[in-house]
Amino acid sequence: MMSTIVSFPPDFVWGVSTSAYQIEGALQEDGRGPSIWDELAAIPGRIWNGDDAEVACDSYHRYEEDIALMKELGVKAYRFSVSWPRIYPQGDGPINPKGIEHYKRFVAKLLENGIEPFCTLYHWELPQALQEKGGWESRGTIDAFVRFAETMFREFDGMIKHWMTFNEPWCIAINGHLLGRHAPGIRSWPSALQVAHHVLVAHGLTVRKFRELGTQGQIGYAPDMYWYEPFSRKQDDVDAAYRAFSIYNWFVEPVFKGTYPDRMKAWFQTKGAEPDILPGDMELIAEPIDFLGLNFYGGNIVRSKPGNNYLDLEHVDLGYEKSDKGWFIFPEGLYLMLNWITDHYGSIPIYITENGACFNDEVVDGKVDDGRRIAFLQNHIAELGRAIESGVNLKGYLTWSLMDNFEWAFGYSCRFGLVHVDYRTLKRTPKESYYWYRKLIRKNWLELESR
Ligand code: GBH
Repeated sequence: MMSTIVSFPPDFVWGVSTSAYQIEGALQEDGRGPSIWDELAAIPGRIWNGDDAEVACDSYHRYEEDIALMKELGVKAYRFSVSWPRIYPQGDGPINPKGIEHYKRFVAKLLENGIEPFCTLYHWELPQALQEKGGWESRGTIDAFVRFAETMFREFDGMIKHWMTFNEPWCIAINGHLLGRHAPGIRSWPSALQVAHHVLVAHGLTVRKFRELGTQGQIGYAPDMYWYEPFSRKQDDVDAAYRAFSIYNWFVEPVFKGTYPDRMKAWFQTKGAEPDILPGDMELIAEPIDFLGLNFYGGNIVRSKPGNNYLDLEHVDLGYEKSDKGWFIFPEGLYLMLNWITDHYGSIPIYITENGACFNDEVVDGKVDDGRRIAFLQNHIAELGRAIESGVNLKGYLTWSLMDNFEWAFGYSCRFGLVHVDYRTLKRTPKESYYWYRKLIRKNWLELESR
């Protein structure tokens, strides 16, 4: 038996991630306005089991307990999001001071406990009032978003030093406006592409605003990316893998290069979709960022299948291990992706801002034995070691998620947390993976056993 040690730089940032809507609950409290997700959850059949986020993990009230759990875990950073409709209940109307006060108390508590706040401005909570004016299809939403961002920069300057504009623009555009699985539940190619473009413009304008204001700290965003391999070397399969990869990269290439990939543009045209792009938009989108937040969940082997899904392809199941949601677990994809980003866009500082898996964890005699999550974490973290050795400018790893939470259209049916949440009693129970991660953070190195 041999063992390998993977060690991490002393300033490597270990952390955990969540988002407001998934954990806070208290949707009617302190003047919060409705969001597009409240609207979607009210439509029967849109969320698994009729679940909603009214209570979720009740973190709006229990954040001190959550922070204590993080402190005990030893994380240096916590990635959370701010609920836009708590700050601007109508999106572009008057500000709600109670919303600001809530996040001030919360961020102060994090800082008091030595935990660095990583704040996402948009983790999918569009105020419903803005949706009624066209949502992300309308440029008015861009202006409203930048105003919200400016308020946050001014109010939290010096407290929050790591900002992300958008979480997963792919999900916003494709899940929300093409597949209709996420709010606002639209199904249209032209809508999806227009939204994609507007979200990116809003990102660029926000970065510009951040610089203009001279806000302290760093700004980036958090796209999700997946690694795809063609099933065979047949040209059709290679093209299918290209499409699968490029649809995510549609949200990355313009940020770094100021252009959309030509081959994808042509393919979108075959779907009748071409976004309106105003002069100056592409320069805005390419406004330089300080770091990339990468959300990585896996990848797939794909082959061409015209008409099968929105990409005219199918996933091939070669029997590899999957999480309980059926997603293919592919740790090496993380290494490949980090190198791919570095090769194409240079040595940008990268944080893994999400990486995790859902398993059907249960509490048995006060314990949650989630060995499969430990294996998932260990295998992915081992790939980080290879990436660092390859020269990737990797700064940190923030796992998804601190605790089980409201998994969007899947409701409470998937558990991603290091901490188990009993949704009846709201009791938090650290899982075995929590103790494993705590040990890793303390040591700052990982020992891999191999035969
Ligand atoms: C993230 O979304 C979200 O940011 C976060 O809020 C959420 O809780 C978390 O991940 C867990 O889902 O069919 O094998 O091709 C990730 C969304 C999940 C969308 C994987 C695409 C494709 C899997 N992505 N999915 S597969």
